[in-house]
Amino acid sequence: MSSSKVMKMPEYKLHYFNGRGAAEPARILFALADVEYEDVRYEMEDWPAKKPEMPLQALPVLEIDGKMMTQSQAIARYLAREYGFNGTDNMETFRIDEIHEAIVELQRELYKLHYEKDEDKKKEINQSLVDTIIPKFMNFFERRITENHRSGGYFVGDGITLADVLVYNITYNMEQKLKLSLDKWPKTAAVCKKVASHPKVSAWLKKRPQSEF
Ligand SMILES: N[C@@H](CCC(=O)N[C@@H](CS)C(=O)NCC(=O)O)C(=O)O
Repeated sequence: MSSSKVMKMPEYKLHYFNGRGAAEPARILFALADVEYEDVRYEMEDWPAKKPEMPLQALPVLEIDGKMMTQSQAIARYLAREYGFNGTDNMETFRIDEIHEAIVELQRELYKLHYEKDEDKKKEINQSLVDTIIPKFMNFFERRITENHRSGGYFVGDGITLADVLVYNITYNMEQKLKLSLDKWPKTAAVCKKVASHPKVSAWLKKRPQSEF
């Protein structure tokens, strides 16, 4: 029996501040999937008035046909599942989740530097990031790409998944903020280059607003 039901593309609005921040993986996934959405950006001075309207009084929020959905990692996973960037079997999804959780851990360490006000403590945190924490995660990323024997040099399978997007995104931020060089991690550098040069992503990167964070 054929169904006459026509699937309508959801109406998406991504609410966030005027920065890449915790919303950028979702924006890159929208670009990769070539899916339209409204990129709603709040200026800090307008935020106090908007804050009470958000389910957890925080951003990002992905509005899907009027439903206000929160949590940046859940949003990224939802879009990755919806548009085919979350692996093709349980093991592939496990591998993507493993990278995802590692990124959440690394991001938590980077926030420590961002939020520290004391200059001496900031220097200490920076040193430990550069000497120990960042290499630990970057070595892990490099190893995981090496272990994937499928062609293409991606984290999982033979194409871009959420894992590649997240590593590209955090690496870009570390290059910008910490002047991180990727020389020691050529496979990770190559993944980042592939994500950035994907035609849909590169079009987004060219047009996205320049922002501090
Ligand atoms: N676990 C949440 C954290 C959300 C969050 O703390 N968002 C920050 C911006 S990245 C925010 O809305 N800050 C403004 C505020 O709390 O008033 C997520 O990942 O989405």
